[in-house]
Amino acid sequence: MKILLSGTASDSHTWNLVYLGLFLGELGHEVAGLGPCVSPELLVAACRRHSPDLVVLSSVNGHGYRDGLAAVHRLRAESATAALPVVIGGKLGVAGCRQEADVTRLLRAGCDAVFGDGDLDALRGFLAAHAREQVPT
Ligand code: B12
Repeated sequence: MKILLSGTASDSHTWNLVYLGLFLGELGHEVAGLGPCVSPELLVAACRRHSPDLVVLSSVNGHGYRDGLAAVHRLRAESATAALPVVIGGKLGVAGCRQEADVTRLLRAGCDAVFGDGDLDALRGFLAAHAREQVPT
């Protein structure tokens, strides 16, 4: 599967992206990494250029819910990316634990899944299920 891996607009952390890039690559996926501080506009432009099967957003600086919402709204507003699967994860807020209201908002905005800080196994499960769905019948 071709995966576009991206940080969020306000987030300058990079080791989360390095880790996830290696994790996804070791699972056999082709990864295009956009790096940190990616605006919604840049994300949409990169999706047009790379035509990924899935977008994985990562944020750890505490603004992930807000930045993620802006990114997903923008992806869903463009015809080229309106149906493109997108997931987000990391340390998304500053509360130190999953905030259900924010998760619900992200899902309603069009996120296909919202993962917590330590949810790499859940991401692996999501990728396996998603890959099965893509196999032509
Ligand atoms: C190193 C570091 C920095 C370095 C970053 C250097 C770099 N090149 O990346 C520097 C010093 C620059 C920095 C800056 C800041 N930092 Co900082 N930083 C850290 C620190 C100590 C380690 C992060 C790290 O590299 N971890 C290693 C990587 C491999 O792991 P990870 O980031 O935890 O990512 C894992 C998970 O989050 C998860 N994950 C991440 N994304 C996704 C996505 C999916 C889909 C899934 C399933 C899982 C997942 O999987 C990853 C691998 O296990 C953490 C504290 C900590 N111990 O975690 C704070 C921390 C992330 N920083 C924090 C903050 C607040 C900041 C600043 C805002 C501080 C400031 N006031 O300036 C700025 C960021 C400014 C900005 N615009 O973003 C906070 C975030 C608070 C929150 N979320 O509640 C933390 C948690 C510290 C704290 N306890 O307060 N930081």
